[in-house]
Amino acid sequence: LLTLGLDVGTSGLKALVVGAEGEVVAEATAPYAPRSPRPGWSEQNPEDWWRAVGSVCAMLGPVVGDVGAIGLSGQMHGSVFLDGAGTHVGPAILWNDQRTAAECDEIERRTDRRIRDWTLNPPRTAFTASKILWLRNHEPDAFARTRSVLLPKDFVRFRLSGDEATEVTDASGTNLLDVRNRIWSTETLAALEIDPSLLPRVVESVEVTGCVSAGAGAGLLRPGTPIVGGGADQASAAIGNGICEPGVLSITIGTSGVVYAQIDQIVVDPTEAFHTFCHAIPGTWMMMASVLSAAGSFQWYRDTAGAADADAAEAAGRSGFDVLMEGVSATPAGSAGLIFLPYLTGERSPHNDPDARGAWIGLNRRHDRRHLARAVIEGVCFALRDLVDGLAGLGAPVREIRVAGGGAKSALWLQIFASVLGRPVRATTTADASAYGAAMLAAAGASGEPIDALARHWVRAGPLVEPIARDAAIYEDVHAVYRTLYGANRDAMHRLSNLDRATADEGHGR
Ligand code: XUL
Repeated sequence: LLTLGLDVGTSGLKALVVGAEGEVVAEATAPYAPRSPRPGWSEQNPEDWWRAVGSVCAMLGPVVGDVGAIGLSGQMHGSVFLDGAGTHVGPAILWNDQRTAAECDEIERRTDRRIRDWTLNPPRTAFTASKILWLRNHEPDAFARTRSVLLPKDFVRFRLSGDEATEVTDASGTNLLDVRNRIWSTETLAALEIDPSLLPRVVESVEVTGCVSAGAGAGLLRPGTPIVGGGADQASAAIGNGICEPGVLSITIGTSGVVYAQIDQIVVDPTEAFHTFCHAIPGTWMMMASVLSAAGSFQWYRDTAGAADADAAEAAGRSGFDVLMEGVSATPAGSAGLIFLPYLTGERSPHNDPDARGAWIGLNRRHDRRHLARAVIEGVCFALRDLVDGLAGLGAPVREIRVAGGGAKSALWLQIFASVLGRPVRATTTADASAYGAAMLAAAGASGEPIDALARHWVRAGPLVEPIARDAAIYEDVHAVYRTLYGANRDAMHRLSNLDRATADEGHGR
């Protein structure tokens, strides 16, 4: 049986065709980008995703016609608002959009803070519920035309099969799911006055939701091919990393960075840094915390300060990323006294602050672009370390750390990460763990084989990357400084982001 995993990411759509032994038979990626029309906003046109599905199917070629089951994975929390004809009424508001702080307050008020009892999670600007309220508050006409609200991967499902469905892992990130019982929370919907008919039905990740309809799938996917629920990209990445038991952590370094642990009994983080969501294995849950700009920070660096170097490398036929990483490798651990704060799109965990802002701190005349680049990578690793420490502080066992995402494709990044954590890490065989996990969920759904058995069969962990003792000692000290910088600069960050908004508002009025 060949299975197809499709991951509707933030920077592109990734497709993997996987064979019965877990081998990747074909892969394709179609890039696209989020738009930020105003400070703190992040949007995408759902048609970009659908066009990308057509592109990857075409790139994969005839093998797509042999696919026997499809699994979907995607960026979490984003809201696709559809009218009665299935057309979106405006752009999708994405997970890293920060416009909904007032709606989060509204949710606290309307639920009298009991949303924590009902959904196990507090409101967050990321989560879908605040986005629904934002549309109702700010674009009442568009809201009045809205007949369904779908998550990004479920919009692709809708286009492929005509079914309006989601599954428990992605539904957890809406802030509307009763995570304990794995059904929509009637209390929450009532308190927020959200009509339950706006929401799709919810299944488990391995359940089949429907089949490819005739005419969908760019004429390449076979009509009638079953589509399983799949999972949120983080849940799918955890499956792709073989996370089927507590104690083995999955960390993704994608646009965002996520620390993810399976739990067999519900735990709620009193500090609210970790979310408690359903895991893709029925009867299990997960704790997850997210930094908003991980590889996204390095992508920003590549496109701005590093653009001249990267563009020159690419013009000469080399990878811009590789050339930037060569500069990183030529600079010392600790970036000669330079620290980067990766709060380019505000921060979720642990600060939960939409108005947090990034910085390089410690600049001196000896620094050049290579130090700037290294500090970016180290800053992202420090942010992730705060989350790993937080999880350990909740008493969660941490026996092994598996890393996926763009950052895991770089041996140097993995090495720096191991040294920052002061413990070994390993990548799994596919860095595209979300698409791979989605293919695994499809295989499990189609064959009935339990996920953990499939994971033992399919998932191959790469070699252990050990910390370098000398670097780890330096990072201990630098991280101690890093930890003080958010609090010390919070006020300045807020004033600057207010100024930025005010200036942008003026520009908007002109
Ligand atoms: C998780 C989150 C992000 C997106 C990125 O809560 O917001 O990791 O899933 O794709």
